[in-house]
Amino acid sequence: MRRKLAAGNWKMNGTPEMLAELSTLTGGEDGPQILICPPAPLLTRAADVTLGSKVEIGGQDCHANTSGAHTGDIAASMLKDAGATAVIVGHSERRADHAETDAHVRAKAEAAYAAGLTAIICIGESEEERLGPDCLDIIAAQLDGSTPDTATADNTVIAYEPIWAIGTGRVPTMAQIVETHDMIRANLTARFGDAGAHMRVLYGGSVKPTNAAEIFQAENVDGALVGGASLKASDFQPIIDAL
Ligand code: G2H
Repeated sequence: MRRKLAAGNWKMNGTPEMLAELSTLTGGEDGPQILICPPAPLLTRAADVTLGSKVEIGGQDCHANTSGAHTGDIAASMLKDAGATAVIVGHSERRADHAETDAHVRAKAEAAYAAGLTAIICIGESEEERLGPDCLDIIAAQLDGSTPDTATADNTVIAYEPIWAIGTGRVPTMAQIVETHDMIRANLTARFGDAGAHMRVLYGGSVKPTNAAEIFQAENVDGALVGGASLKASDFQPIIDAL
């Protein structure tokens, strides 16, 4: 049994005022895990606001090293100290804007493990790759290259996010979502055995209250990584409720 997860990625959005809504998010007694990843300067305030609530907080990125001369970067242990339980690594916006490779992402995930954080490892294809013949092989190679050998069902969540679906309002067909998530599950199980069978795999890319329930019907979709629709509780709560 894999616990469902609704993870919100605020990206470079958010104000202190917006944090007040976080404590209102709820998943019921045995409901899904709820995680919000605000920009780093808001983490400590977010931790205060969510104290005693169902909502956990996470970072959007971390450095692979524990400390040192890396201006502007954040160590995984610093996120942990700020109250985070998880960190997103390898989001396609980081891969594109900061030239992050699978090797960088794998190293960041290892740094997250060392700090006691869950790594949410993002993978996903471009539109050109989706239209080509090798799409699933490309995603499988990203999965393999970005996921450390020490990944377990507790320290790792995979987020499949087709780049062309991010912030565009476009989503893959259900057949494409099912096929891709089934492939990811098969690869995780082949590599990690029982741990791979229990590792959660999220879908991300234009998840909205209007499409969440259908996407969550897929057997190997264990939740969502949500961007735009996580910024307001009135959008995010219905997505949580659909899990
Ligand atoms: C994909 C997602 C959040 P959005 O990046 O990770 O963003 O839901 O806005 O497409």
